[in-house]
Amino acid sequence: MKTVFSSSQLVHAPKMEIADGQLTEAVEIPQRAEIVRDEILRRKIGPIWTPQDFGRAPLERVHTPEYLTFMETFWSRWTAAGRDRDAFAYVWPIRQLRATPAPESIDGLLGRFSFDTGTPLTANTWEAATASANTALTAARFLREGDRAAFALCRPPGHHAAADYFGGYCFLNNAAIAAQWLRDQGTARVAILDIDYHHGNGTQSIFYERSDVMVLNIHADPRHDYPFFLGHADETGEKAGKGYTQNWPLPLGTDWSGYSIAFEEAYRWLGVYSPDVLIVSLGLDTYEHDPISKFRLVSDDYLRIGARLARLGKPTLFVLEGGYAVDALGINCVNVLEGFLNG
Ligand code: 6XA
Ligand code: ZN
Repeated sequence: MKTVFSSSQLVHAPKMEIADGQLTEAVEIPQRAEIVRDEILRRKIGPIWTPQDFGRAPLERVHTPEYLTFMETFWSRWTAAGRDRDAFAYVWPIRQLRATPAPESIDGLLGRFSFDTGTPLTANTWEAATASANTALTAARFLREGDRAAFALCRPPGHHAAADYFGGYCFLNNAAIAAQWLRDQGTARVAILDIDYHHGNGTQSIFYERSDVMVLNIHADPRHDYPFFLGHADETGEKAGKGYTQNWPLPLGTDWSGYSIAFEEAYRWLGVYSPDVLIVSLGLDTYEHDPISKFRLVSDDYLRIGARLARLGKPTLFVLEGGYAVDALGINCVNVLEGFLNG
C-alpha cells in the first residue's frame, strides 16, 4: 500500500491551545506525523510518495473562496496588524449575530471563520494545510489509477473543517476534498466512514444534503465530548441526502465490546450503499491511553478494524485524522493498515 506524505505538513507547529480555562500545550504537533511515517517504514507497509500540487480548484469544490482567501492571506494580515504570536479568535457570530457581511478587522474575521479556541493559526498553517490536502488528493489519485488502497498521512487533520470555518485542529477537510475530487473524476458513489473519537462535524455538514457521498460517524456522544454541537443519532441527512448520513454516538468509556457493535452496524450500511470508493477518516484517538479522549480501544483492536474493512472489498483510502498518544500512534495507525493488508 502506498503512503503519501510531505514534510511541508510539519511546518504547522502550534505551541499552545486554549482548554480547561488556560493555555495548555498543543497536542496536534508535528511529531504525530513523524512517528506514523517512521512506523510505516519500520514495518515495510509500502513506499512513501510525495504529494503533487493540485492547486486551488479542488479546494474550492469544498470550501468557499472567501474562507480560502482568508486562510491564505491570514498571516500577512495578522503580522501587518502588529501581531506575531499564534492567533486565536475571541468572538464568534453565533445565533442572532451576523456572519455576513464579513468583518474587515482581522479579529472579526478570525471569529467569522472559526468555531473553537483549540486551533491556533500559525505562520505556516496554510502551507501545511494545503500540503495535507494535496496528500489526500494524491492518494485518491492512486485509487483512480487502480490501487486497491492508499494511505494519506495527513496532518493537520481535516474532519472538523467545514465549508467556511476551521476548528478542532482542522483547516482544510482533507477527506471531503478527496471525496469531491473522486466524484469529479467520475467515481459515482463515495462513502466516508469516520472512526475518529470526535464527531466529524465538518465532513457531515459538507455532504449533509447529498446522496452521492454517504457519511457514517462513530464517535463519543456529543452530549459529553467535543465538538458538542453536532453528531447526535437523529442527524441523518436532509433533502436528497436524507438517510445518507448516520451517526453512532457512544458513551465515554466505550471499549471494543460496545465499539464493535456500532462498527458492525456502520459496516452493514456500507454494504448496502456499496460505494465505489470507501474513505476512512482514520482517527486513533479512540485508544485507551489517548490524552484527550475517553474510549478504551487497545492496539490489537486496530488490527481487527483494518481486517474487517478489507472484507468489504472496496477501493479504500485511509486519511489520517486525530490521535495524540504519540508513543502508540504509529503502532495503532499501522495496525489498521496492516490489518487491512492481511485481511
Ligand atoms: C478540543 C478537542 C479537539 C479535538 C480534535 C480532534 N481541543 N478531532 O481530535 O478529531
Ligand atoms: Zn479526534
